[in-house]
Amino acid sequence: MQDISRSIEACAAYYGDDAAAVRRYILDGQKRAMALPNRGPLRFDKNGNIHSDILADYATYGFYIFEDLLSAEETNDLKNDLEAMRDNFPTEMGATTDAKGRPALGADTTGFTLQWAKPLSDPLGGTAIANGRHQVKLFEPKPDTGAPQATPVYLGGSLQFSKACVVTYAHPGLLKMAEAVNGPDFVPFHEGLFIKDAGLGAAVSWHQDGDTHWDNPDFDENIHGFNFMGQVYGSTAVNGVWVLPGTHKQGRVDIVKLVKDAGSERLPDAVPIICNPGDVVINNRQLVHGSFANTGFETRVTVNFGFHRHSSVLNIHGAGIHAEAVTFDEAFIKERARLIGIAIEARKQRFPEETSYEYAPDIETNEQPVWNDTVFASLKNYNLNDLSI
Ligand SMILES: O=C(O)CCC(=O)C(=O)O
Repeated sequence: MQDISRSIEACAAYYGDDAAAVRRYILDGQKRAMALPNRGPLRFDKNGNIHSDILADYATYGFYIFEDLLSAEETNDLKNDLEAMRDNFPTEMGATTDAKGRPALGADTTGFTLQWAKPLSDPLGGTAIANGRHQVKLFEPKPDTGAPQATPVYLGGSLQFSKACVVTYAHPGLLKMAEAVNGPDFVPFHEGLFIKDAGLGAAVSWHQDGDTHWDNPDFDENIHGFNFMGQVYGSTAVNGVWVLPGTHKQGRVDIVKLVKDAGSERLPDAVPIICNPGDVVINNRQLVHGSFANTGFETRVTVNFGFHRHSSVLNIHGAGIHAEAVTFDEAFIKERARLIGIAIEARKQRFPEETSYEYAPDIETNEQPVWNDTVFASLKNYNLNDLSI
């Protein structure tokens, strides 16, 4: 675990009269998080299936940390791509060129791509955005003088911008986990990067994801899918996502009441997700989770990519949050799920010695996905077809 004592002090100082309470909350949260059993290497049983202890812990807590899952080589590829993408970000929110005068990353796309926010703000909390799921506004610390007007917070549709993200998308162990949770015909959800720059990164207020199935008579804990969260620089109690373990089983949670009962936004039973670089988290979308403004000295970038059960999206009208709402028929889902086979081919080229994942729907229909630069270029705007539920 990284030593973040300087960040904890810096973070507490932003909270004025609440400084001591914030320091205590972070230290206690760290301790509770590290005492949980839901972390360790990805393990398989003798039949090559995900170890039942992992599935049991994921079911109990709603998240699991696969330690050291990405090799140093893979994490380095991601880092290099993140730097290249950063280099091509618009000079400021709304600009169409980067600092070198080139067309900025995403400037010619029509889908949901680069999002910005005021430094250390909580742009979603207490608003109607994303159908009002971020029910409370978190404390917005005052950024240091000299902070920019806006800071990048999220890059949607990341697979069209980064070959390394495509390769990680097809990690065989992660796809095996997707299969274990969602069945062999699992399908994509959406992909993106959460960007929390040191001293600037915006908050994502407490929320549960998922919009569609809360009142479904067949509701269960996995019906809104999950996200994998790959950590490139690690994730700490100051810059990371905090979760309320077990809440993925509780249906829609009244977060306003939780905060009221707690007397502050610091929910007493929440824990931070603490990771080293190369760790990957599986996080149930129904789990109450969120992240505070990043007032520390460590930047976090999370490589997020989610998967659904096929039955959770088939003939469902989308929530319209990540892409325009349409009804997902079989052809629509198949087109979006092409990304899985394409990514598997990309990964075979990058890591030829690895045993690759076999995606059952492609095997059944004898698909022969291809990966090359032309295919990569064809991914532009692929996220208009995200399966947003
Ligand atoms: O990474 C974060 O700060 C927020 C993550 C989140 O809300 C999500 O993955 O749904």
